[in-house]
Amino acid sequence: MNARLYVIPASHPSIAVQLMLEHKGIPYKRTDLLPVISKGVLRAVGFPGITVPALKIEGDKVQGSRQIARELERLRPEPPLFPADPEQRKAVEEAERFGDEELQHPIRQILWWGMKKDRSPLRGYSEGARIGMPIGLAVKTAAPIVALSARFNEADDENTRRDLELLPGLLDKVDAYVASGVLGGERPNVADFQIAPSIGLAMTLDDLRPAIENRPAGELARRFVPNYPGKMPPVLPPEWLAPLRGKPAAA
Ligand SMILES: N[C@@H](CCC(=O)N[C@@H](CS)C(=O)NCC(=O)O)C(=O)O
Repeated sequence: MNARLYVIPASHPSIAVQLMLEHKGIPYKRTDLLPVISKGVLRAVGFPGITVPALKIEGDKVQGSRQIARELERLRPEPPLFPADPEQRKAVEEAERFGDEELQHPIRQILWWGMKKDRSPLRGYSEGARIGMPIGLAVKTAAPIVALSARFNEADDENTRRDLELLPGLLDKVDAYVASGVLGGERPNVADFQIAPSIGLAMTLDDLRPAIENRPAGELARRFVPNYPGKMPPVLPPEWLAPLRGKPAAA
């Protein structure tokens, strides 16, 4: 199978799709793109949208982690990403939707807010990436990229504070999916691959990790993305983190 995946290094939905390709045993080539510049490149190579993950496979172009999951399932049904049982499939698809529509973006916004305060962690998040220039140079010249990405993702104070207020509820939901067996079961499914990278990315932030690592959501991330690239030192105002301290972490 001829597959090329376009990613932004450390992008959580990009890592989700990499896990899916590995699960299916589909070999692929990876093109690493810098944020912002990615949009122009994706258009230039013929994708209709401007976000990663974007996959060229067997001559087709598919964009978006959920769309790609379905295309992979169609092209190579085994091992499956979706349970065969209709009720289980419904539950897994709902968790997958939650991961894509509710969990991904707050974590993306918190990360970009952090990058605005301190760009130096970009180097770690780009570890192992081949972006066509030395990583050190990319990091030194990244100020406009960070500013544009933060703006594009609306990573302003108000949204980031709201994200931090939402985060405990989002983590509770992930823990509940683990408790009910929708996530973290013996046979990994599409929702595991969708959600674990978002939690893994959140755990790269020193500000967030303590509230996540000892709960089922943290265990899920460690199982699927034990070596998530990147690390952001504390950057968030301590008072914004109060919602995360409001509740003892689940065992
Ligand atoms: N929900 C979409 C999200 C796609 C998305 O927003 N990707 C981000 C990276 S995580 C992106 O391409 N951003 C463009 C940029 O940063 O310039 C999916 O799961 O595919």
